[in-house]
Amino acid sequence: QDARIQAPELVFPTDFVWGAATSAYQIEGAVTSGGRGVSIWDTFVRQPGRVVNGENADVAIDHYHRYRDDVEMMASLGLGAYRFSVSWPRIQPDGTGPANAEGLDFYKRLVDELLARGIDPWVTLYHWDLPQALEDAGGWPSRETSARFADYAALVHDALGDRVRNWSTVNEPWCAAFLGYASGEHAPGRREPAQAMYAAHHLLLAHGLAVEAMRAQRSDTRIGGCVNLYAISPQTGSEADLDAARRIDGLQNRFFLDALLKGAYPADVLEDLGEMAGFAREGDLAVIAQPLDMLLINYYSRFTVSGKPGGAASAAAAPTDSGSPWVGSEHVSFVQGGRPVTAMGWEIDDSGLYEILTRLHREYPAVPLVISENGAAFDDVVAADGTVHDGERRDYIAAHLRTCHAAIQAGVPLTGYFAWSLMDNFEWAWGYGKRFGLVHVDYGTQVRVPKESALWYAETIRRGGLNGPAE
Ligand code: PNW
Repeated sequence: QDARIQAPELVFPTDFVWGAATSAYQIEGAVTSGGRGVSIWDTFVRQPGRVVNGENADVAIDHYHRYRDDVEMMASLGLGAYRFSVSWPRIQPDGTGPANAEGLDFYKRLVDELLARGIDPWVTLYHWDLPQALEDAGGWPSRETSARFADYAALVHDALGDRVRNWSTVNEPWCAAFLGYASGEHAPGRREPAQAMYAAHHLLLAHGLAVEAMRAQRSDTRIGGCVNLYAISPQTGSEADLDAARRIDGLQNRFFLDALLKGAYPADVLEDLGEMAGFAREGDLAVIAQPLDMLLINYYSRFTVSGKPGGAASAAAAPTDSGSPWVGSEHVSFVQGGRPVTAMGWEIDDSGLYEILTRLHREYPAVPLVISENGAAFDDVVAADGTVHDGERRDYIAAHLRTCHAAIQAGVPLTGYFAWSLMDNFEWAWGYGKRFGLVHVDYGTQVRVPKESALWYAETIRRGGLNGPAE
């Protein structure tokens, strides 16, 4: 018997959800098939200078045509759950009106395939591919977009709600608002900080309105909001650095958490924003703070910040010409904290995940937590025999899973973990140059090969846990 198939040292609860995640625009391709409309990403990638090497996701990894094989591969890895997103312009090509049956049909077939293989489908309604027609009408800075999103959510939930139990609304409103409308690194590429605050608010409002609409349709659906959280450290104990850390924590973490879970924006953040703080109307926060069945957390890294100007404008340095995403706190510098980094230059720090999970448990009303994304870009080594070696990714995921286990031991209601990503895919402004997959994709042939990390993850799922750091 292989010793490693023995009981793991760190055993997870038997109902712990073991999953992997993707998003529609990053994997589907087939951007003109099935009556799909144009999204802001289709437009954005065609503008010069937006994506490294001018790449786009017209084909991506062709998941639209290969979904059956992809689900079979998921089953072979023993995944318990698969988190994917629905492309809004497949459902409503212009962002309004009745559902495009062909678009819904693709997701029905995907869901049926998953269920037939015993894999639990987790649907994300919005992973950044806004119908272009809605951007033309003002985009997320326009309040109307929130209402349109609720209509769209109801169409998808009406069609899939009988088979899909776990839903989330907007993936990472921070990214959608601030990379899309303040720094311009992501679609639609606008650099309008004050408008970005409206976008952030309307993305949260969209979440709340969608939850209302879905709850009106069925009572057994589990719904979560999804936020990307970072651990934040001041570079020194100086007043300026402490203020920088408070500001970045405010915009990145508390702005979204307080709105979703406490029904109020943090007072200090509103104060920092001054005249840019006028985005919320009476009653909006009650809509945003609907009771949730879970909170989905995407965690990648820790930021170290300084109040001394002159450093990098953000930790996740953009590959393209872009502004600061930190509305009202543009003077904050992002400095290296001295930890090893991934191929994105993001520092590796699983202690930051522990910090976030225990903080949520301590400072926010109790809600079950799920890690909906965690993972890393590294350069894979493809051996002559075709096997793919990514020990760094395996170690990254193992370290973060150990942290998850420790958090559960400490009483944190963490109920699942989704690795980002199931497969290599289109990494937004970075194009295909950064690989996050557990499964390697040859972009020329579309051949998928599970990497060392995928095989290790499969074994971890089978064992229901892993060993300590000596594994
Ligand atoms: C998340 N940042 O994106 C997304 O949910 C995924 O679609 C993406 O592929 C993954 O993380 C890896 O990047 C982020 O600049 C993109 O802070 C950028 C940032 C954070 C998250």
